[in-house]
This record gives sequence, structure tokens and C-alpha cells, in this order.
Amino acid sequence: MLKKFLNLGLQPLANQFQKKPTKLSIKKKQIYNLNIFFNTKSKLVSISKRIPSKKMFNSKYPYRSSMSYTMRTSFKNLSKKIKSRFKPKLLLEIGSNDGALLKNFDKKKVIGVEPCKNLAKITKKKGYFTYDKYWDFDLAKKIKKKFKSVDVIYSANTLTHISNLTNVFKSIKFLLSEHGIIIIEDPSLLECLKKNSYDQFYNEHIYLFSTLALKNLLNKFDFEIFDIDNLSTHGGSIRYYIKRKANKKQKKTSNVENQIKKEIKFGLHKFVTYKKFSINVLKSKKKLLQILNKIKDNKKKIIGYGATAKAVTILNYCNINDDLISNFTDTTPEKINNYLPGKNIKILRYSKNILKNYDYVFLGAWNFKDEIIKKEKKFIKKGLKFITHIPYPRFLN
Ligand code: JHZ
Repeated sequence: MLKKFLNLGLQPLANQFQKKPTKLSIKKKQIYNLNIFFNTKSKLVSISKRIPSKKMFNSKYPYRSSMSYTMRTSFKNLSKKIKSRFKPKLLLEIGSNDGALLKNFDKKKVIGVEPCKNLAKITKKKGYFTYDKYWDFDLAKKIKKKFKSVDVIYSANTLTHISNLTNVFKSIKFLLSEHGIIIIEDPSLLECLKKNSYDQFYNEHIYLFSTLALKNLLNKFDFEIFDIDNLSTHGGSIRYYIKRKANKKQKKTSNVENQIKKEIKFGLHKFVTYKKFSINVLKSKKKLLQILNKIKDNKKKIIGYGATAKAVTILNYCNINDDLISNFTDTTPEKINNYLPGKNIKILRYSKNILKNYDYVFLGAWNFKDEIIKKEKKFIKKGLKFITHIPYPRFLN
């Protein structure tokens, strides 16, 4: 049974940055009500409204994985691990974005799948074979015809973006070699609830996985999780190592049961836990608005750092406009000089001295806190203050 636990109000598509501040309309399907549900049987957490993939992931998709040092390093380290632990002859990445992971591999040993044509183009330009298509059974058949089978299928921050998970895993099962491995990594639901990071919910994140829910889902395809890495990326993610149940070559580690124990101890299997979370979300909104309004009353200026999809949820849920946060800054070419969806806040090109014009920074990219703080040390020394809402709204220095 699906039970609703959170309503984040009217929200736009999180990655549709606007050329001009635009009043978005429900009628034109530019904004929609964002409700979050818990499935009491499967334990899966999902959003109510499913936006067609083509509307979200098209040739203008602005998010690029290689824009941060943290993610470039994470992919580099992972590639070393995959090569030494699994020695794949052929690896397929679903949602290869701009090739941030693939570029660490031999060009002949990897295939990318990326439906956002602008991103696939970047990867192809680097010489990596990439299908600019959505991951589905037709594509799996096409790949099987050409490459026979694949021994590692990797996907980061992508499978939770696809509504039809049955089709996703059916297609993976069809293409994966007998002893093949699936590695997927996504934000952890446990970390989201612990950190009160409600901004992980937006239109692209159709699901947020817990190990409990993923285990139930994989069961249907005779897959099982045999190992887990807890990662600090994207505010706390889990990397799942998955195999066919019949594959006895890989031993199950204790990490899997330990994670499940942690999730049960926290109460991820019970609806009441999600209701408590929704109360904390409301408290977080009130406190953040209090902080921002006080700064406004003192006639000081705030800039948002990182025009993230997550920030779009916060701005629209808390109704924050440019009277509270004057601008955002970001390094992504596709976002610069645009406005955050649903709001009149302009995104300025990042430059080394941009922060000198502001008194406070709101961390839109709070998941890169350490990287950003390190980079902006000199401004902190001069008195610039950082604000985050994780795990509750507060000043960092
Ligand atoms: P970041 C996106 O979410 C969307 P977002 C997507 N749905 C998803 O799941 C995750 O990614 C993985 C900028 N930045 O990674 C770059 C700077 O300007 O938190 C990015 O625009 N300077 C696919 O958007 C943004 O911040 C910096 O120094 O929430 C970070 O976006 C750094 C470190 C980042 O993902």
C-alpha cells in the first residue's frame, strides 16, 4: 500500500533553467505538486508525479558529472577498483553523462549509454563508444547483437531516475554475462533521513533506494546484493554490488546484513519514521527562512553556491526569491546567466573573486562542502560566513 508522508508543494523540473524569470503554470505542465510516498509492502520510497523521461533528459540537459573534483576522484578510484576486483572484458555504463567514469578505462573495453545527446556527444568526442539512447529492452537487444554480453554493468545516479524499474532490470538481466556483476550507486535513503536532506526529492529522483527496498526489488529478477560500499558522495550514497543468485563465484560480505540492520534499527521499514521526517522537514524550512530573513533585515547579501537540482527543491518549497538570496554561482556553462527554475534568482559565472561581493554563502551544493570550503578559505578568513541546512539550518563558521 502506498502511503504519503511528505508534500513539497509546487515544484518545477529541477534542471530546466530559465533564460528569464518566468511564472510557471500548472496548466502548461511546468510545475506540479511534489508528493512523496512509502510503499508499506515493498518498502520503496517514490515520488507521485512521473514526468516523461524525454521532458527531463534531452539534448539540453545541464548536469555534468565531471564538474567537481570530488566526483572526478570518486570515478577514478572506482575504475581502479573495478579493474582489479572484476577484471571486466567489457563494461557498460547506463547514464554515462559526460564520460567522467568511462575516461578512466581503455576505449575498447567500455560502452556508454546516455540519452542526453549533448552529454553523449562530449563522451563520443573523447573517443568512447556511446549510445545516445534511453536504457530499455530494445537497446539491450541491440547491444547483445553487437557485443554478445557484458561482464560489468555500472550505473550511478541513473536507475532511480527511470520510472519502469521492471524494464530496467529485465534488460540488464538479458545482457549481463553468466558471472557478470551489476554495480549501482545512488543516494542512500538512510542518509537522507538522518541528514534531513529533503532536497534529495525532486522530479528526477523518482525513487530513493534503501537496501531493504532494493533487495526486495532485485529478488524478483533472481539478483542479490553481495557487497556494499558506503560513500560520502552526493550527501551519502551507497554503492551496491549485485550478482545473479546462481553465481556462486562472488561471496556475500557481512556489509550487506550490517546495512540492513542499520536501516531496520533506524526504522526504514516503518511508516512512522517517514512521518517523523516530514515534521523535521517543516522545522528545517522555518529555521532556514528565519536565518535568511534576519540577514535581509541587516541589509547583508547572500549568494548561493552551486545551482543544484537540490537547491531548486529548497527555493521552491521555502519560497525563496532574490530578496533573500541575491544570486547563485556555478561553474556549469549550461547554467550560467540562467535563472533557477521557478524563481527569479540569476546564476552568475563562477570566478575566483565572486564571493567578495557578498556577506554570506548559502551552500546549494552542500554535498561538496569540504571541496568548496577548502577552495574559498581566503574569504572565510576575511569574515565571509557559510550557511547550510544540513542536518539543520545553521552557520558553518
Ligand atoms: P550536484 C544532479 O543533482 C542531478 P544536483 C541528478 N539528478 C543527480 O542525481 C545528481 O546530480 C547526481 C556546481 N559546483 O552534483 C556544479 C560549482 O559550481 O550536487 C553543479 O552545478 N562549484 C542527475 O544538481 C553543482 O554545483 C564547485 O566547486 O543536486 C553540483 O551539483 C562544485 C563542487 C560544484 O548535483
